[in-house]
Amino acid sequence: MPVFGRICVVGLGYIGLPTASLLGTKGYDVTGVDVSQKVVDTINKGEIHIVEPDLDVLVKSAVNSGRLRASLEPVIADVFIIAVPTPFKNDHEPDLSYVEQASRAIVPFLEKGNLVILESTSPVGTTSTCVGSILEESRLKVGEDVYVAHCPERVLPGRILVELVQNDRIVGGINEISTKIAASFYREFVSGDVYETDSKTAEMSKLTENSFRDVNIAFANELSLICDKEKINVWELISLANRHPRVDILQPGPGVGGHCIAVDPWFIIHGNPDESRLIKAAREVNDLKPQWVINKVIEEASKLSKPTISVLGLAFKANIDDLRESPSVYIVNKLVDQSIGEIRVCEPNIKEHDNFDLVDIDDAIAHGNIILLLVDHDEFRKILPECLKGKTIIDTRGLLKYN
Ligand code: SAJ
Repeated sequence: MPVFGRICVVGLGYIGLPTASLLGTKGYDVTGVDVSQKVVDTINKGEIHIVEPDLDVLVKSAVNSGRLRASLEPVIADVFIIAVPTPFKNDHEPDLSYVEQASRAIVPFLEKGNLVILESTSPVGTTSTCVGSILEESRLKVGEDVYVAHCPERVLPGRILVELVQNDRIVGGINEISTKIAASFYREFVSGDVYETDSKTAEMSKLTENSFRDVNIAFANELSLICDKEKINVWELISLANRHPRVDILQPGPGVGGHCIAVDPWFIIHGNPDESRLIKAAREVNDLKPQWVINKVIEEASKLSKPTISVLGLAFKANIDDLRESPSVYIVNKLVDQSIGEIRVCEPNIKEHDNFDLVDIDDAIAHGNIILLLVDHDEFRKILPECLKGKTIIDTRGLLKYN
Protein backbone atom coordinates (compact mmCIF):
# COMPACT_ATOMS: atom_id res chain seq x y z
CA MET A 1 0.00 0.00 0.00
CA PRO A 2 1.34 3.47 -0.83
CA VAL A 3 1.91 6.04 1.87
CA PHE A 4 -0.45 8.98 1.40
CA GLY A 5 1.80 11.75 2.65
CA ARG A 6 1.68 14.31 -0.17
CA ILE A 7 -1.67 15.42 -1.53
CA CYS A 8 -2.37 17.62 -4.55
CA VAL A 9 -5.94 18.98 -4.70
CA VAL A 10 -6.89 20.40 -8.10
CA GLY A 11 -9.65 23.02 -7.83
CA LEU A 12 -9.89 25.21 -4.73
CA GLY A 13 -13.61 25.94 -4.67
CA TYR A 14 -16.37 24.95 -2.27
CA ILE A 15 -15.17 21.33 -2.13
CA GLY A 16 -11.44 21.52 -2.94
CA LEU A 17 -10.51 24.21 -0.42
CA PRO A 18 -12.26 22.65 2.59
CA THR A 19 -10.78 19.25 1.63
CA ALA A 20 -7.26 20.65 1.17
CA SER A 21 -7.32 22.57 4.45
CA LEU A 22 -8.82 19.67 6.38
CA LEU A 23 -6.07 17.35 5.11
CA GLY A 24 -3.48 20.05 5.91
CA THR A 25 -4.59 20.10 9.54
CA LYS A 26 -4.55 16.29 9.69
CA GLY A 27 -0.81 16.09 9.01
CA TYR A 28 -0.77 15.68 5.22
CA ASP A 29 1.48 17.86 3.11
CA VAL A 30 -1.02 19.55 0.79
CA THR A 31 -0.71 21.62 -2.37
CA GLY A 32 -3.91 23.16 -3.64
CA VAL A 33 -4.07 24.08 -7.33
CA ASP A 34 -6.29 26.70 -8.89
CA VAL A 35 -6.33 28.49 -12.24
CA SER A 36 -7.02 31.85 -10.54
CA GLN A 37 -3.96 33.81 -9.36
CA LYS A 38 -6.24 35.76 -7.03
CA VAL A 39 -7.47 32.58 -5.34
CA VAL A 40 -3.91 31.27 -5.02
CA ASP A 41 -2.67 34.54 -3.46
CA THR A 42 -5.63 34.75 -1.07
CA ILE A 43 -5.08 31.23 0.24
CA ASN A 44 -1.32 31.66 0.56
CA LYS A 45 -2.05 34.64 2.84
CA GLY A 46 -4.12 32.26 5.00
CA GLU A 47 -7.35 33.87 3.85
CA ILE A 48 -10.42 32.55 2.01
CA HIS A 49 -12.44 33.59 -1.04
CA ILE A 50 -15.70 31.79 -0.17
CA VAL A 51 -18.02 31.92 2.85
CA GLU A 52 -18.37 28.70 4.82
CA PRO A 53 -18.60 28.41 8.61
CA ASP A 54 -15.17 27.87 10.27
CA LEU A 55 -13.33 27.54 6.95
CA ASP A 56 -11.32 30.72 7.64
CA VAL A 57 -9.89 29.25 10.86
CA LEU A 58 -9.05 25.93 9.21
CA VAL A 59 -7.30 27.51 6.21
CA LYS A 60 -5.33 29.90 8.40
CA SER A 61 -4.19 27.06 10.65
CA ALA A 62 -3.22 24.78 7.70
CA VAL A 63 -1.32 27.57 5.90
CA ASN A 64 0.43 28.83 9.06
CA SER A 65 1.60 25.32 9.95
CA GLY A 66 3.21 25.05 6.50
CA ARG A 67 1.02 22.07 5.60
CA LEU A 68 -1.06 23.87 2.94
CA ARG A 69 0.09 26.03 0.08
CA ALA A 70 -1.69 27.10 -3.10
CA SER A 71 -0.21 27.10 -6.58
CA LEU A 72 -1.17 27.58 -10.23
CA GLU A 73 0.58 24.31 -11.17
CA PRO A 74 0.24 20.78 -9.78
CA VAL A 75 3.22 19.19 -7.99
CA ILE A 76 4.51 15.67 -7.51
CA ALA A 77 2.28 13.94 -4.93
CA ASP A 78 1.04 10.56 -3.69
CA VAL A 79 -2.64 11.39 -4.15
CA PHE A 80 -4.28 13.75 -6.65
CA ILE A 81 -7.83 14.85 -5.87
CA ILE A 82 -9.79 16.49 -8.70
CA ALA A 83 -12.50 18.81 -7.34
CA VAL A 84 -13.45 21.03 -10.26
CA PRO A 85 -16.89 22.15 -11.51
CA THR A 86 -18.97 19.94 -13.83
CA PRO A 87 -21.63 22.28 -15.19
CA PHE A 88 -23.80 21.66 -18.24
CA LYS A 89 -23.83 23.37 -21.60
CA ASN A 90 -26.84 25.12 -23.17
CA ASP A 91 -28.88 22.05 -24.03
CA HIS A 92 -28.16 20.36 -20.65
CA GLU A 93 -25.25 18.42 -22.11
CA PRO A 94 -22.61 17.76 -19.41
CA ASP A 95 -19.55 20.00 -19.74
CA LEU A 96 -16.51 17.94 -18.74
CA SER A 97 -13.93 20.46 -19.92
CA TYR A 98 -12.74 21.31 -16.38
CA VAL A 99 -12.30 17.63 -15.53
CA GLU A 100 -10.37 17.14 -18.77
CA GLN A 101 -8.13 20.16 -18.08
CA ALA A 102 -7.46 19.04 -14.51
CA SER A 103 -6.63 15.48 -15.62
CA ARG A 104 -4.29 16.82 -18.32
CA ALA A 105 -2.62 19.18 -15.84
CA ILE A 106 -1.57 16.32 -13.56
CA VAL A 107 -0.26 14.00 -16.30
CA PRO A 108 3.34 15.45 -16.23
CA PHE A 109 3.51 14.96 -12.45
CA LEU A 110 2.23 11.37 -12.28
CA GLU A 111 4.48 8.66 -10.86
CA LYS A 112 4.12 4.94 -10.40
CA GLY A 113 1.99 4.15 -7.33
CA ASN A 114 -0.03 7.37 -7.45
CA LEU A 115 -3.74 7.48 -6.65
CA VAL A 116 -5.99 9.83 -8.65
CA ILE A 117 -9.46 10.55 -7.26
CA LEU A 118 -12.27 12.33 -9.08
CA GLU A 119 -14.54 14.00 -6.50
CA SER A 120 -16.47 16.19 -8.95
CA THR A 121 -20.04 15.04 -9.58
CA SER A 122 -19.86 13.41 -13.01
CA PRO A 123 -21.92 11.54 -15.60
CA VAL A 124 -21.70 7.75 -15.48
CA GLY A 125 -18.47 6.57 -17.10
CA THR A 126 -16.43 9.77 -16.62
CA THR A 127 -13.85 8.34 -14.19
CA SER A 128 -12.86 5.57 -16.52
CA THR A 129 -13.42 6.98 -20.01
CA CYS A 130 -12.47 10.61 -19.42
CA VAL A 131 -10.02 10.75 -16.46
CA GLY A 132 -8.57 7.26 -16.99
CA SER A 133 -8.05 7.79 -20.73
CA ILE A 134 -6.30 11.14 -20.26
CA LEU A 135 -4.00 9.72 -17.56
CA GLU A 136 -2.88 7.07 -20.11
CA GLU A 137 -1.02 9.96 -21.78
CA SER A 138 1.52 9.69 -18.93
CA ARG A 139 2.57 6.31 -20.41
CA LEU A 140 1.94 4.76 -17.00
CA LYS A 141 -0.50 1.85 -16.95
CA VAL A 142 -3.78 3.14 -15.54
CA GLY A 143 -5.18 0.65 -13.04
CA GLU A 144 -1.77 -0.99 -12.54
CA ASP A 145 0.82 1.81 -12.12
CA VAL A 146 -1.68 4.55 -11.34
CA TYR A 147 -4.89 3.88 -9.41
CA VAL A 148 -8.03 5.80 -10.35
CA ALA A 149 -11.28 6.10 -8.43
CA HIS A 150 -14.40 8.21 -8.02
CA CYS A 151 -15.41 9.34 -4.57
CA PRO A 152 -18.27 11.81 -4.96
CA GLU A 153 -18.36 14.70 -2.54
CA ARG A 154 -21.59 14.74 -0.53
CA VAL A 155 -21.21 17.74 1.74
CA LEU A 156 -23.96 20.29 2.32
CA PRO A 157 -22.93 23.94 1.88
CA GLY A 158 -23.12 25.50 5.35
CA ARG A 159 -22.06 22.23 7.03
CA ILE A 160 -19.10 21.33 4.81
CA LEU A 161 -16.43 20.92 7.48
CA VAL A 162 -18.60 18.70 9.68
CA GLU A 163 -19.90 16.59 6.80
CA LEU A 164 -16.45 16.17 5.18
CA VAL A 165 -15.43 14.10 8.19
CA GLN A 166 -18.70 12.60 9.39
CA ASN A 167 -20.53 11.61 6.18
CA ASP A 168 -20.31 8.07 4.88
CA ARG A 169 -18.41 7.91 1.58
CA ILE A 170 -18.86 5.83 -1.56
CA VAL A 171 -15.60 4.89 -3.24
CA GLY A 172 -15.60 3.29 -6.68
CA GLY A 173 -12.40 2.44 -8.53
CA ILE A 174 -11.93 1.69 -12.20
CA ASN A 175 -10.72 -1.71 -10.99
CA GLU A 176 -10.63 -3.55 -7.67
CA ILE A 177 -7.14 -2.48 -6.61
CA SER A 178 -8.00 1.18 -7.28
CA THR A 179 -11.12 0.85 -5.12
CA LYS A 180 -9.17 -0.73 -2.24
CA ILE A 181 -6.40 1.87 -2.29
CA ALA A 182 -8.77 4.84 -2.57
CA ALA A 183 -10.98 3.47 0.24
CA SER A 184 -7.95 3.05 2.50
CA PHE A 185 -7.04 6.72 1.87
CA TYR A 186 -10.50 7.98 2.89
CA ARG A 187 -10.54 5.72 5.97
CA GLU A 188 -7.52 7.68 7.23
CA PHE A 189 -9.53 10.86 7.82
CA VAL A 190 -13.26 10.09 7.50
CA SER A 191 -15.15 9.04 10.63
CA GLY A 192 -18.21 7.87 8.64
CA ASP A 193 -18.25 4.47 6.93
CA VAL A 194 -16.47 4.09 3.59
CA TYR A 195 -18.33 1.84 1.15
CA GLU A 196 -16.53 0.18 -1.75
CA THR A 197 -18.04 -0.27 -5.22
CA ASP A 198 -17.07 0.28 -8.88
CA SER A 199 -16.66 3.74 -10.44
CA LYS A 200 -19.91 3.64 -12.47
CA THR A 201 -22.01 2.79 -9.41
CA ALA A 202 -20.26 5.52 -7.40
CA GLU A 203 -20.99 8.06 -10.15
CA MET A 204 -24.63 7.00 -10.40
CA SER A 205 -24.99 6.97 -6.62
CA LYS A 206 -24.16 10.68 -6.40
CA LEU A 207 -26.52 11.54 -9.28
CA THR A 208 -29.23 9.46 -7.63
CA GLU A 209 -28.89 11.23 -4.26
CA ASN A 210 -29.33 14.67 -5.80
CA SER A 211 -32.11 13.53 -8.13
CA PHE A 212 -33.94 12.03 -5.15
CA ARG A 213 -33.88 15.44 -3.47
CA ASP A 214 -34.88 17.24 -6.66
CA VAL A 215 -37.89 14.96 -7.21
CA ASN A 216 -39.00 15.43 -3.61
CA ILE A 217 -38.63 19.22 -3.74
CA ALA A 218 -40.63 19.16 -7.00
CA PHE A 219 -43.44 17.39 -5.14
CA ALA A 220 -43.45 20.17 -2.51
CA ASN A 221 -43.32 22.86 -5.22
CA GLU A 222 -46.21 21.25 -7.09
CA LEU A 223 -48.23 21.17 -3.85
CA SER A 224 -47.54 24.87 -3.38
CA LEU A 225 -49.14 25.68 -6.76
CA ILE A 226 -52.16 23.49 -6.01
CA CYS A 227 -52.57 24.99 -2.52
CA ASP A 228 -52.32 28.54 -3.83
CA LYS A 229 -55.18 27.82 -6.19
CA GLU A 230 -57.21 26.06 -3.50
CA LYS A 231 -56.45 28.82 -0.94
CA ILE A 232 -54.81 26.35 1.46
CA ASN A 233 -51.70 27.28 3.46
CA VAL A 234 -49.13 24.85 2.01
CA TRP A 235 -46.81 25.17 5.01
CA GLU A 236 -49.55 24.15 7.41
CA LEU A 237 -50.61 21.37 5.03
CA ILE A 238 -47.10 19.90 4.83
CA SER A 239 -46.51 20.09 8.55
CA LEU A 240 -49.81 18.25 9.15
CA ALA A 241 -49.18 15.62 6.46
CA ASN A 242 -45.70 15.07 7.92
CA ARG A 243 -47.32 13.98 11.21
CA HIS A 244 -47.93 10.66 9.40
CA PRO A 245 -45.17 8.24 10.43
CA ARG A 246 -44.19 7.43 6.83
CA VAL A 247 -44.60 10.85 5.19
CA ASP A 248 -41.72 13.34 5.06
CA ILE A 249 -42.44 16.09 2.52
CA LEU A 250 -39.75 18.70 1.84
CA GLN A 251 -40.39 22.43 1.66
CA PRO A 252 -41.52 24.46 -1.35
CA GLY A 253 -39.48 27.49 -2.34
CA PRO A 254 -38.95 29.92 -5.22
CA GLY A 255 -37.20 27.19 -7.26
CA VAL A 256 -34.18 24.96 -6.87
CA GLY A 257 -30.78 26.59 -7.01
CA GLY A 258 -27.15 25.75 -6.45
CA HIS A 259 -24.63 24.05 -8.63
CA CYS A 260 -25.73 20.51 -7.71
CA ILE A 261 -29.41 19.67 -7.42
CA ALA A 262 -30.48 21.85 -10.35
CA VAL A 263 -27.69 20.38 -12.50
CA ASP A 264 -26.94 16.75 -11.62
CA PRO A 265 -30.29 15.18 -12.60
CA TRP A 266 -29.61 16.38 -16.17
CA PHE A 267 -26.56 14.07 -16.25
CA ILE A 268 -28.90 11.10 -15.81
CA ILE A 269 -31.50 12.50 -18.24
CA HIS A 270 -28.88 13.28 -20.89
CA GLY A 271 -27.52 9.71 -20.84
CA ASN A 272 -30.95 8.06 -20.54
CA PRO A 273 -33.60 10.35 -22.07
CA ASP A 274 -36.26 7.68 -22.63
CA GLU A 275 -36.04 6.18 -19.17
CA SER A 276 -35.81 9.37 -17.07
CA ARG A 277 -39.38 10.66 -17.35
CA LEU A 278 -40.02 11.32 -13.66
CA ILE A 279 -36.59 12.88 -13.09
CA LYS A 280 -37.14 15.16 -16.09
CA ALA A 281 -40.66 16.15 -15.00
CA ALA A 282 -39.32 17.07 -11.55
CA ARG A 283 -36.60 19.24 -13.11
CA GLU A 284 -39.24 21.00 -15.18
CA VAL A 285 -41.57 21.56 -12.20
CA ASN A 286 -38.70 23.08 -10.20
CA ASP A 287 -37.46 25.17 -13.12
CA LEU A 288 -40.93 26.64 -13.67
CA LYS A 289 -41.34 27.81 -10.07
CA PRO A 290 -39.35 31.08 -10.45
CA GLN A 291 -41.65 32.19 -13.30
CA TRP A 292 -44.67 31.40 -11.12
CA VAL A 293 -43.20 33.69 -8.43
CA ILE A 294 -42.60 36.43 -11.02
CA ASN A 295 -46.23 36.17 -12.14
CA LYS A 296 -47.37 36.55 -8.52
CA VAL A 297 -45.30 39.71 -8.15
CA ILE A 298 -46.67 41.14 -11.41
CA GLU A 299 -50.23 40.40 -10.24
CA GLU A 300 -49.72 42.13 -6.87
CA ALA A 301 -47.76 45.04 -8.35
CA SER A 302 -50.58 45.76 -10.80
CA LYS A 303 -52.84 46.53 -7.81
CA LEU A 304 -50.55 49.36 -6.59
CA SER A 305 -50.00 52.78 -8.15
CA LYS A 306 -46.30 52.93 -7.16
CA PRO A 307 -45.05 49.43 -6.43
CA THR A 308 -41.74 49.19 -4.57
CA ILE A 309 -40.67 45.58 -4.34
CA SER A 310 -38.26 44.73 -1.54
CA VAL A 311 -36.56 41.44 -2.29
CA LEU A 312 -35.27 39.54 0.74
CA GLY A 313 -32.45 37.17 -0.23
CA LEU A 314 -30.35 36.49 -3.32
CA ALA A 315 -28.44 33.35 -2.28
CA PHE A 316 -29.63 29.97 -3.50
CA LYS A 317 -30.49 28.90 0.05
CA ALA A 318 -30.39 30.00 3.66
CA ASN A 319 -27.33 31.35 5.45
CA ILE A 320 -24.79 31.11 2.65
CA ASP A 321 -23.34 33.65 0.19
CA ASP A 322 -23.49 31.37 -2.86
CA LEU A 323 -25.49 32.86 -5.78
CA ARG A 324 -24.81 30.10 -8.31
CA GLU A 325 -27.98 29.02 -10.18
CA SER A 326 -29.95 31.00 -7.60
CA PRO A 327 -33.65 31.29 -8.47
CA SER A 328 -33.66 34.61 -6.57
CA VAL A 329 -31.12 36.15 -8.94
CA TYR A 330 -33.18 34.97 -11.90
CA ILE A 331 -36.38 36.40 -10.41
CA VAL A 332 -34.84 39.79 -9.58
CA ASN A 333 -33.25 40.11 -13.04
CA LYS A 334 -36.61 39.42 -14.69
CA LEU A 335 -38.42 41.91 -12.43
CA VAL A 336 -35.83 44.57 -13.28
CA ASP A 337 -36.05 43.79 -17.03
CA GLN A 338 -39.81 44.12 -17.01
CA SER A 339 -39.75 47.46 -15.12
CA ILE A 340 -42.46 46.28 -12.74
CA GLY A 341 -41.61 48.90 -10.13
CA GLU A 342 -38.78 50.07 -7.95
CA ILE A 343 -36.73 47.09 -6.77
CA ARG A 344 -34.71 47.06 -3.53
CA VAL A 345 -32.55 44.02 -2.85
CA CYS A 346 -31.36 42.86 0.55
CA GLU A 347 -28.79 40.05 0.84
CA PRO A 348 -27.09 40.14 4.25
CA ASN A 349 -24.41 37.57 3.28
CA ILE A 350 -22.75 39.60 0.53
CA LYS A 351 -21.28 43.09 0.57
CA GLU A 352 -21.91 44.10 -3.02
CA HIS A 353 -23.36 42.86 -6.30
CA ASP A 354 -22.40 43.84 -9.85
CA ASN A 355 -26.00 44.43 -11.00
CA PHE A 356 -27.96 45.47 -7.90
CA ASP A 357 -27.38 48.05 -5.17
CA LEU A 358 -27.89 46.19 -1.94
CA VAL A 359 -29.84 47.69 0.97
CA ASP A 360 -30.03 46.55 4.61
CA ILE A 361 -33.09 44.82 6.10
CA ASP A 362 -34.47 47.94 7.80
CA ASP A 363 -34.30 49.90 4.55
CA ALA A 364 -35.92 47.06 2.59
CA ILE A 365 -38.80 46.68 5.04
CA ALA A 366 -39.36 50.41 5.51
CA HIS A 367 -39.46 51.31 1.81
CA GLY A 368 -41.12 48.30 0.18
CA ASN A 369 -44.88 48.08 -0.24
CA ILE A 370 -44.39 44.55 -1.62
CA ILE A 371 -42.11 42.30 0.46
CA LEU A 372 -40.87 39.37 -1.61
CA LEU A 373 -39.13 36.83 0.62
CA LEU A 374 -37.00 34.46 -1.44
CA VAL A 375 -34.46 33.04 1.02
CA ASP A 376 -35.01 31.87 4.61
CA HIS A 377 -31.89 33.51 6.05
CA ASP A 378 -31.80 33.65 9.87
CA GLU A 379 -31.78 37.47 9.73
CA PHE A 380 -35.21 37.45 8.06
CA ARG A 381 -36.72 35.19 10.72
CA LYS A 382 -36.31 38.03 13.20
CA ILE A 383 -38.50 40.46 11.23
CA LEU A 384 -41.33 41.54 13.54
CA PRO A 385 -44.94 41.14 12.28
CA GLU A 386 -45.75 44.78 13.16
CA CYS A 387 -43.09 45.97 10.65
CA LEU A 388 -45.00 44.22 7.87
CA LYS A 389 -48.44 45.67 8.61
CA GLY A 390 -50.20 47.08 5.54
CA LYS A 391 -47.67 45.61 3.09
CA THR A 392 -48.23 42.96 0.45
CA ILE A 393 -46.27 39.86 1.44
CA ILE A 394 -45.12 37.23 -1.05
CA ASP A 395 -43.39 34.69 1.13
CA THR A 396 -41.98 31.85 -0.97
CA ARG A 397 -40.45 30.10 2.05
CA GLY A 398 -43.28 30.26 4.60
CA LEU A 399 -41.09 32.23 7.00
CA LEU A 400 -42.73 35.58 7.70
CA LYS A 401 -45.40 36.00 10.34
CA TYR A 402 -47.55 38.92 9.30
CA ASN A 403 -51.16 38.30 10.34
N1 SAJ B 1 -34.67 23.40 -1.38
C1 SAJ B 1 -36.04 23.60 -1.36
N2 SAJ B 1 -36.77 22.87 -0.47
C2 SAJ B 1 -36.20 21.99 0.40
C3 SAJ B 1 -34.80 21.78 0.35
C4 SAJ B 1 -34.07 22.51 -0.55
O1 SAJ B 1 -36.59 24.40 -2.12
O2 SAJ B 1 -36.94 21.39 1.19
C5 SAJ B 1 -33.85 24.17 -2.33
C6 SAJ B 1 -32.83 25.08 -1.67
O3 SAJ B 1 -33.41 26.31 -1.31
C7 SAJ B 1 -31.81 25.21 -2.77
C8 SAJ B 1 -31.85 23.85 -3.45
O4 SAJ B 1 -33.07 23.26 -3.08
O5 SAJ B 1 -32.18 26.21 -3.70
C9 SAJ B 1 -30.70 22.93 -3.07
O6 SAJ B 1 -30.44 23.00 -1.68
P1 SAJ B 1 -30.11 21.70 -0.80
O7 SAJ B 1 -29.90 22.14 0.59
O8 SAJ B 1 -31.14 20.68 -1.01
O9 SAJ B 1 -28.81 21.10 -1.47
P2 SAJ B 1 -27.36 21.67 -1.88
O10 SAJ B 1 -27.42 21.95 -3.34
O11 SAJ B 1 -26.91 22.76 -1.00
O12 SAJ B 1 -26.48 20.38 -1.57
C10 SAJ B 1 -26.83 19.14 -2.19
C11 SAJ B 1 -26.80 18.05 -1.11
N3 SAJ B 1 -27.38 16.82 -1.63
C12 SAJ B 1 -28.37 16.18 -0.99
O13 SAJ B 1 -28.87 16.60 0.05
C13 SAJ B 1 -28.84 14.91 -1.60
C14 SAJ B 1 -25.35 17.81 -0.67
O14 SAJ B 1 -25.29 16.70 0.22
C15 SAJ B 1 -24.46 17.54 -1.90
O15 SAJ B 1 -23.10 17.34 -1.50
C16 SAJ B 1 -24.54 18.76 -2.79
O16 SAJ B 1 -25.90 18.89 -3.23
C17 SAJ B 1 -23.60 18.55 -3.96
O17 SAJ B 1 -22.50 19.12 -3.92
O18 SAJ B 1 -23.93 17.77 -4.85
